[in-house]
Amino acid sequence: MMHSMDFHAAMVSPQDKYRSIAPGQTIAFDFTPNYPGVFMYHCGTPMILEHIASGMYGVVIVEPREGYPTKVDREFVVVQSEFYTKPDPEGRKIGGGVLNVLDTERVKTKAPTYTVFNGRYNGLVEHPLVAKPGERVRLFVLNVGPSNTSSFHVVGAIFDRVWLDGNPYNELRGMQTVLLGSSSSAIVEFRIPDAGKYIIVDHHFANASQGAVGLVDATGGAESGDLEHHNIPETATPVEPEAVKGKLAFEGKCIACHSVGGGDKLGPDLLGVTTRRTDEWLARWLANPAELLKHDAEAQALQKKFTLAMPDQGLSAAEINHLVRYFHWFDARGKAVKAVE
Ligand code: HEC
Ligand SMILES: [Cu+2]
Repeated sequence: MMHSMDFHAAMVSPQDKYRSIAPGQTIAFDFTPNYPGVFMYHCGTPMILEHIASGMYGVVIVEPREGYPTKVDREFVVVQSEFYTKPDPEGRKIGGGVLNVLDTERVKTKAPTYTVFNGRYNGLVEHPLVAKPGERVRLFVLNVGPSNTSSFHVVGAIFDRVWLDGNPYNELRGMQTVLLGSSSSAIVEFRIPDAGKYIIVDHHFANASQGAVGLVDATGGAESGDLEHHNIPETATPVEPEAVKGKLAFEGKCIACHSVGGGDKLGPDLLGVTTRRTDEWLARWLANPAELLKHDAEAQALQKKFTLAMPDQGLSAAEINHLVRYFHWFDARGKAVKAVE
């Protein structure tokens, strides 16, 4: 069966990038996530409805370049979706139990057998999201659908910030529920007022009764210490398009051996490289390090410090130009650049 990948975070020609490919084939493409948000991706091959109802989807979170305007203690991703099942008419079994298959009649009439958070019936009740009283919680909520609406609510909490589609420009305050159509999302934030269990539901209770329930457990089980959070600004990015391409090339090809302001790795820390080398020298080095090492005293001195000789990176003239533009950008900032981890 053919499949494809449709990224809502991208702005690209769907006929090209989201084309269907056959089993055994691969596809690769780039896009620039121009908008912050909580975006769905999914298989876009007809019958799209059936492919999505079979679980072919996920979520991409694009953080704002400067980070979120608020600080939180906990972050969780909650994806709501529907499953439309019937026992296999051929009577096949799985793990000793009944095998369920897609019920295409139910799919067409929007009558799911299960509506769930994070892929499991009552999954977030069995494995609650854990927090502590007084903490601020940020939920990245996506309603996949494929066909029904979610009336997302947390019992006992009020969302003091809601960013529709996950973009802080789309701010609402003091919301009890957030209405999410298929492929709609929101970032919701709230403070846990007291110790207790806060029930997460789709307030369309018929949907909740099909499994779209969960808990934020703030009764004491939460760990302290270093929590993962994203209040820090996102990786700094240049504005000039050529430098942006240079940054991408650098992160793809160079960070195994180089940092920018993070100290020497297998190769030297490149912060300040445009002050110690001319553009011409850099271009010659990047085009052919071995060649320069033969004649150039500076290159030879550098090589003495590092046991490894930098392998030829097979860079085109355009890529070299992009990389040098990127070096100039970070040297103009004069600060370390946190590379992707
Ligand atoms: C396998 C490790 C490795 C990779 C990958 C690598 N380098 Fe290097 N690079 C080195 C080493 C080691 C040196 C020091 C010179 C030497 O020993 O050859 C160096 C030196 C340099 C220098 C000179 C630094 C200075 O202080 O003058 C620049 C510029 C540079 N590399 C850029 C890049 C870029 C851009 C990429 C990616 C396209 C890259 N390197 C990929 C190992 C690497
Ligand atoms: Cu598919």
